[in-house]
Amino acid sequence: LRAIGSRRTLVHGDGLLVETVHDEVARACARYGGSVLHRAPGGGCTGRPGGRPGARAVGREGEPYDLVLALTTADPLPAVAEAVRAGFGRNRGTGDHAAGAEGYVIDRHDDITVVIADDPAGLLYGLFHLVRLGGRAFGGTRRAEHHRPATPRRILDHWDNVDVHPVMGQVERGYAGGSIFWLDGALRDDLSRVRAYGRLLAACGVNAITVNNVNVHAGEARLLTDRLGEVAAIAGELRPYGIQVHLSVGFASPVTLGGLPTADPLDDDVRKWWAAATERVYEALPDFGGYLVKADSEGQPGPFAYGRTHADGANVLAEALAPFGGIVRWRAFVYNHRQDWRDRSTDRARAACDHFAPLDGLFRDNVILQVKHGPIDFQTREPVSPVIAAMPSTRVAVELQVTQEYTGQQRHVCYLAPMWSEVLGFRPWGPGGRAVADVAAGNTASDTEDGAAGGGLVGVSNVGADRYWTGHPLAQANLYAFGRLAWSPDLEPAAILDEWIDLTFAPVTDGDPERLRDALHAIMDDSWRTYESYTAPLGVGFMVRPGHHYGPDVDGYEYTPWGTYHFADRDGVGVDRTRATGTGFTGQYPRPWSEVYESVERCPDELLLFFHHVPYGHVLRSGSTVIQHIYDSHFAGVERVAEARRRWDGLIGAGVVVAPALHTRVRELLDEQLRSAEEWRDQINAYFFRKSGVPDAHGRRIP
Ligand code: BDP
Repeated sequence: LRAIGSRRTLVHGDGLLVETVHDEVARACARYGGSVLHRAPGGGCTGRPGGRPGARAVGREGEPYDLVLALTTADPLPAVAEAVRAGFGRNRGTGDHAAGAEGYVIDRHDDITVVIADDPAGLLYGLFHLVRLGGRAFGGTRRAEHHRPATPRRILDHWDNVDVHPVMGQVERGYAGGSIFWLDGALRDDLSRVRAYGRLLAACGVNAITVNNVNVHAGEARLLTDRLGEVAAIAGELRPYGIQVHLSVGFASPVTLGGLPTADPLDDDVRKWWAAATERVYEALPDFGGYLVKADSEGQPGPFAYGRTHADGANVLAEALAPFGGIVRWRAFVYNHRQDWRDRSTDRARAACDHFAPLDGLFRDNVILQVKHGPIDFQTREPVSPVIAAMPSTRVAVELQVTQEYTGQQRHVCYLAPMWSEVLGFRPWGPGGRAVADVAAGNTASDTEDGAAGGGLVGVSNVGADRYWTGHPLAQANLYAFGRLAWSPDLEPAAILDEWIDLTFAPVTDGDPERLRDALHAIMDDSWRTYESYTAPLGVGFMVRPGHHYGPDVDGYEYTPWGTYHFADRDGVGVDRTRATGTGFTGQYPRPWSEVYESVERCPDELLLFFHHVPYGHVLRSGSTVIQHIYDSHFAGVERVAEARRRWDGLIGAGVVVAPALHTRVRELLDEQLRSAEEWRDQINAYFFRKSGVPDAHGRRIP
């Protein structure tokens, strides 16, 4: 705890690992088996638990302690627990003080800071709350506050390959170096970084990870069987931080690993194979979380091969996991990636809902349908996926992409919390209805929707072996924000950024912290909108280079079978997804959104080209025409990147000295971002100028 002194690491009784400060804390931990006490330097009395003059906490050996901090479950320190209970009950007007699973109550009076929890995970999160508060945790008084997560499922999926994939490398869509788990086909010898990762994740609020890629290649497949020991070793490092481990498995495993002639989910031998394989997993890993499956998607095998539904497929795995309390997360990212671009009836945006909505109610209780937040594929701007509202009797998890595949690949600054906040706060049933965050959390509604239990929030990890964990040092903020929003979806993106700035930069920066804070807010707060402004316009998406998806390629996907088109021609641009004249996708939303999106007048500007094909002269709600908006936003976006670069450089002149290697890394990446943003601006503007023939109203240079 920075507030008290130098750092030390220790492990205490409950197997909970805490980072703390003082010999006294260490000794007290050992003595009290779970509680953290701090004797004031010099031994002076600093607190009176319960407000009784002169009273002191008494340890098991009858020795008195002067308390500054108690971080404890109720058992080891009944006197402290009693005092908090009384205080908390007073504040709430009840005697009830239950913190709940992973929750904690934080309180401060009579110069004692108390964090009390019902379980070790609650202590852990309470400790990190103190770390966020820093010195403020130990000053003044504080009314008892109760904190608990919005959802128990806060999961990061790693797309790590065990073997280096010839095209995708070690980490698919990874922009932060190799895997922290595997190196060249083998588990790393030294897993100390995995342990550090556990601490990092716990500090963010994440409590589970999937260790391997959703695209399961031969090496990863065997993690389920003869390489299970590697998964157990990773789990062993993460367990002290309350992080559960999940595994991506291939649907065809009974064939590829078990040698069966079929993977038909209704085949008896297949069911037995999954049951036996799963039993072995739980023998090795009694606290294993469950399976993640990408089936019938982009070449992965699935139940369609046997004429079965995705409910049949998911349920056979769920049945195997159920006796152990495991879950299967089944991805809704199912679409035809070999479609004929000339046939608009197979709109990729429709696919997930077309496949899954009819299956609502048919999944077992321990199946979670994992839905990408948008209907297509993690574009910079998409509407919220209609699947989230279409399956009231199914547990739904919302999947976000923390790794910046389509948002600058950790070479561009793109703070994604504002996008995620919009997604989580979106109300598919209109104002007054439940929000996406409620569906993920499983909160039942005040409106008519029943609401199955929630599936939680899932992010695709942006972490790798890079020294800054995330390649771009500022991309760490996305990892942090993912965890914080999963814990508490209502948090403000700017407030989350403040926390992250304090935790991250204070130890490596000299100079005025407020100047650094201002500069980072200027660079990061609106960086997602800045990125949006110089890339594909108005929600149309996918003007990226095919394959690796970095940088502009205006027609790169236009005549391919992937289903990602913008339909730009000499007259206009955009995808007609209306019921009246287009693909009918708008009809997958409940009212009012089905009507809002159907209407070219009411559709929000930023999604116009996602839903409508319009002429270049179409006047937006903002008053500008589509073509002029494209020019203006692209010029402005590049200006904002140039300004961000100036702000970062300006720190030195302002006497703010960030660790040199870190400063240089960010600076080099801002140079690349500016180069790339100019390239985007020039290609997009030139393309639309040549298509439309409409000049820029302000006569700026378009190549
Ligand atoms: C796409 C990625 C691809 C992933 C796929 C998925 O380009 O690498 O395998 O998503 O989510 O965005 O399965």
